[in-house]
Amino acid sequence: MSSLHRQCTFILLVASQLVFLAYYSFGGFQSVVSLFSWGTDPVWDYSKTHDVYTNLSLIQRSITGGKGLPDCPEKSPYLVGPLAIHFERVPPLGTIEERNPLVQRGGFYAPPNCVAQHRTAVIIPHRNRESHLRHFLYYLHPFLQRQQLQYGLYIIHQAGNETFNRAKLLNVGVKEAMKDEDWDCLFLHDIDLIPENDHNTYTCDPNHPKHVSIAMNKFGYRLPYNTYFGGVSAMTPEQYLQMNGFPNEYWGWGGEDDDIASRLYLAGMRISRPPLSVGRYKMIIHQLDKGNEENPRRFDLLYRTRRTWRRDGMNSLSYTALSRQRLPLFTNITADIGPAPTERARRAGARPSGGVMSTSGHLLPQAGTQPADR
Ligand code: UD2
Ligand code: MN
Repeated sequence: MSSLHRQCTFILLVASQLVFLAYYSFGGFQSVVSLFSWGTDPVWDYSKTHDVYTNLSLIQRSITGGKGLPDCPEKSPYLVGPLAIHFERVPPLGTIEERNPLVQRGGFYAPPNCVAQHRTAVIIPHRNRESHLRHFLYYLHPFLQRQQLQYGLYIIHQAGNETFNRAKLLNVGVKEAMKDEDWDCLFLHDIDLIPENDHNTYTCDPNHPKHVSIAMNKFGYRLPYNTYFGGVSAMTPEQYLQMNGFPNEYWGWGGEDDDIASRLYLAGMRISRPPLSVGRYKMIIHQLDKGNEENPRRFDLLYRTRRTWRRDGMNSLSYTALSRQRLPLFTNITADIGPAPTERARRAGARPSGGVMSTSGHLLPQAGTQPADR
């Protein structure tokens, strides 16, 4: 063998050993893949977290006011990345108010030193989750302010104790929020999910509905299945209407998220997603709520989505807004969305008391409460 050959073989041997060493020291195949896909899926170190109120005083001090504010930049200079999130202590509402002095009554905010480029309404279905609500407000307000958005928080409270209906409450929320403001993005948000990285901007993808909570502690920070659409999603009002909103007929737990995923495909759209390392969320551990038992009809309903989505949704939505309260940290809308069909059938036998039946079979409130708004 010539000396040149020997040198080449030696270099090759050393190089392959180095590659092998690098492969293992970076953590095997997964990490090597992530090195190549770095451009689309940035690697964040979640062991180094920041307080969710970081930079907020900077924003508060930067108030310029008046006319002639510049546009907010494409990327907010206040973002910090991974956030420290803990649920051991439930923060009091007074403390949350004090820490968010720029939030207006009703839970509205606009940056004080620039003109926001995005207007986002966050819509949250709710009943009987008061401690989750407080965690949510504590974390979401500073998170959104750091993103330099104009935003509003809407809690859509289901009146009464009958079976819960998440998707219908979200339809109610969209309808009510659009009365306030020309929002350009709707965030449909579980109350128990807290975003872990403020680079997960609460803005919409103009081309497709976005599924945002793609990596949750609950599922080991992986997408549980390809068409999964539960938790947090975002769409423009146009995208929402193109799929006729969400289904109204899923009473109780489950199925409605898969229905929503189906109808967006049926309406000719696809699911858009943020990078896996950014769409991270912590879910507050909880049991299944009373009044939100598993929906035994969900598979049957899902089977029929293809035939029903055009007639069941925003165009068939019927409810009564019982109250609209502009509270210091959010707008609360309490809605009577009617009873589930099983409840409806049970009631059909008995004479309703304390109200009258609406055309859709809902129990309307007696005189003295807010008029029906439909
Ligand atoms: C999953 C999905 C959720 C939805 C649900 C099935 C995740 C992270 N989320 O949530 O989006 O598809 O399955 O219906 O996978 N709620 C109340 N009070 C109640 C019941 C529900 O406020 O009594 C609200 C609240 O905003 C809650 C949401 O409805 O976060 C979803 O209910 P869940 O948290 O009990 O269901 P979960 O965690 O299995
Ligand atoms: Mn949950």
